[in-house]
Amino acid sequence: MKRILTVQDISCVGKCSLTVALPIISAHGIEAAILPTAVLSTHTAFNKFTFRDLTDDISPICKVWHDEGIEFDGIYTGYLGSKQQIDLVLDIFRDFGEGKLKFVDPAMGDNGVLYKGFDEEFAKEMARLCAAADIIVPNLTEACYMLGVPYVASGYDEDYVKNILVSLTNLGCKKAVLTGIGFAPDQLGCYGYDAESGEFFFDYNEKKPQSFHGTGDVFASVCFSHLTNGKSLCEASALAADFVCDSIDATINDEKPIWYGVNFEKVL
Ligand code: PXL
Repeated sequence: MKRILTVQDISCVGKCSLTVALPIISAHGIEAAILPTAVLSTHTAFNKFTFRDLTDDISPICKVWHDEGIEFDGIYTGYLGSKQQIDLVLDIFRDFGEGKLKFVDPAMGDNGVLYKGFDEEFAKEMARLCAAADIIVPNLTEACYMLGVPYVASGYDEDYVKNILVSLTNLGCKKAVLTGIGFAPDQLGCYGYDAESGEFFFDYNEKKPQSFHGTGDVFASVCFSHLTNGKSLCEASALAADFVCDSIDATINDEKPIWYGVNFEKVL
C-alpha cells in the first residue's frame, strides 16, 4: 500500500487543508501520513480564528521519522503558516522526497487577493518551494503573486495563460496546472503544461453559480491521489475538477455560508 505525506494546517472547523486531504486521500486507497503546520480554530476566512504555529515541532518530528527509517511514496504540501516552514519543507523534500512525487499547492490566495497573514514576500518564498516541486497547482491569483505579474480577473486569452504556465515551470518545476481558468463566462477549468514534453491541456466544466471556500484543497487532494495511483496529470486534473463540481452540486442547496466549504463527503 502506498504511503504519502501531506504537509498543511489543521483548521478544526471549515473543511479545508487536512480535514479535506485526509479523508480524500484515504478514500483513494492511500495511507495519508500528516505533518500539521498549524492548528486553527477555523480557517482564516472566518471573522475570528486562533492560530497555533507548529513550526518548532516540524524538525523533531522529521528526525524521528528519519531515525525510524520511515519513507513516503510522495509528498503533497498545502497551506504553510510561515516563511520558515517553507525552508523546512525544502528540507523534507531533500530528506524524504528523492525520486518521489513532490506536489505543491501554493495555497495562499484567491480572487486577486492573498489570504490574511500573507504578503508579496511570502509569495516569493512560495515560488522557491514551487521551484523544487515536480508538479504545482496554483490558481491564477497565486501564480500572479509568485511571478510578480498583474492579476487579470477575466477576459484573458490562451496566450496569457500559456505564458504564465511557461513562466511557472521556468521557476524549476516540471509541470504546472492553473486552476480556475475560463475563457467564457460559463466556463471554468484547469489549464496544464508539461515543460518536458512541451504539451498543454485544458479541461473545463460549466461554471457553477456560486464559488465555495476550500475547493482548491479538494482539487489538489483528488488530483494528487489519482497521480499517486498512476493516472496522468491530464486525467488526474480532469477527475479532480469533476469531483469539485459534484461537491459544489452537493452543497449548493445548503443553508451554511460558503466559507464552511463543500460537501465533498457526499461525493467520496
Ligand atoms: O483553503 C485554503 C486554506 C487552508 N488553510 C487555512 C486557510 C485557507 C484559506 O483561507 O485560511 C488556514
